[in-house]
This record gives sequence, C-alpha cells and structure tokens, in this order.
Amino acid sequence: MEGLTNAEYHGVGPVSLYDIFSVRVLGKRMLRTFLLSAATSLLFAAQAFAGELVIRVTTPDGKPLPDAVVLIAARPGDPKPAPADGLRMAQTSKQFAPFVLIAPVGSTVEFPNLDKFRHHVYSFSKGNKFELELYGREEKRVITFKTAGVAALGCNIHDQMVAFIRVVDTPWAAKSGPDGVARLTVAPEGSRPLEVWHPYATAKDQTITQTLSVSAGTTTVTVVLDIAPPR
Ligand SMILES: [Cu+2]
Repeated sequence: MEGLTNAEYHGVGPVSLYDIFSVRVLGKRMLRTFLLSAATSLLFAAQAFAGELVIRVTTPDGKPLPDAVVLIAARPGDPKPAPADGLRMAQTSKQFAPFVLIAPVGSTVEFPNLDKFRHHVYSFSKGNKFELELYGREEKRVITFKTAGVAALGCNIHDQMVAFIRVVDTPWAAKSGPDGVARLTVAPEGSRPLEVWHPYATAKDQTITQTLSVSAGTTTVTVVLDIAPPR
C-alpha cells in the first residue's frame, strides 16, 4: 500500500497556505498546480471560501468509518474542480488499492497491475462503463472519468476484488482516513448541504445529507453512517 496514497485526491480548488507547506510529498507538477490554486485561493478568500471543515465519520456504535466520501455540491458560480494528476487504482495481492478513490470529473486514473498474474478490470456503472481486458504486470492502462457519479469496479478473474471510484464535479470533496476523519481545508462559508457517502451505507443512494454552517476558522461536525458490507 505504501506509496499509493500520496497522489490521492483530498479536495482540490482553493487551498490554504498550510497546504502549500505540506506538499513535500507531492511532485513538482502537483506543486505547481497547488501554487496556482493558492493564487486562486486568495481571490476566493475574499468571496468567503475560508472555513476549514473537519468531518468525523462514525458508525452508529461510535467506531471511526474510513473510506467515506464527504462533499459539498458545487452551485452555479462556484469554482470547478480541476482534473487531478497522478490518481491510481492499483491491483495488488488480488485486491484493489485504494478501496475508495475520489476523482474530479475529467481526471485520468492509472490502473497499474502490481501482481504477477493478470487482472481483467471492469465497471458496469452508468456513465462510467469501461473494461480493461486481461493485462499483466508492467502493462499500464488508463481511464478518463467524464461523468460525475460512482464507478463500481470488479475483476473478471477475482470475484473478491471490489473498489469504488467516486467521480465528483465539485472542488469540495474528501475521503475519511483510518481515523474516520475527512478534511476540507477550504470549504465555502455559510449554510450548505454536506453529503456523506460510503459504498456500503444503508441509506438511499448510500448517502446521507445534512445541512451545516461553515464559518471562518475550523468547523467540526460528526456524521453517523450505518453500513452493511455485503457478505
Ligand atoms: Cu483480478
């Protein structure tokens, strides 16, 4: 798993100076993107995109829930998300890694096979259908995701291989980590619906929505999601 998560998408668009100083793990190309975003960030700061949002996602018994995607939908006039560089959905030890990946609309995702045997990756999800026919180690495949929604991934050879790519058309999206915490470093201020999605959530569309109010500084909210993993 090491090295797979550096380039994961944790919300693009306006970023804070804190982000600029924490990009040591990112490549120069991403750094340039971040610096450009930072310039944009100063503009948006004047338009009240200044609050940091910390979302703590738990199950009903209070356990941290990783791999939940939190997002604030973009409204007309809001900034568009930039396609992200360096997104990867690897196959390793007969599993996908990561389990959940956020990809802004228009992003190209690599599907490296790190195993010594072949995989046959597919998605039948509406708007994000594709098939990567049998391919082995050292063979590279890429897919560009153009439709906001969910791509549920599987492998024709290995039934246990399951993963999800959440394609988003908002700059405000982030995934909860092993501690159940997701962060939007620069969320839009004011009252907005916050959507929280998990592939195994029991709620309709695997999503719960709650309205929250983001103010300058840090806003922390806790969201409880009931999940039922498939057997
Ligand atoms: Cu496979």
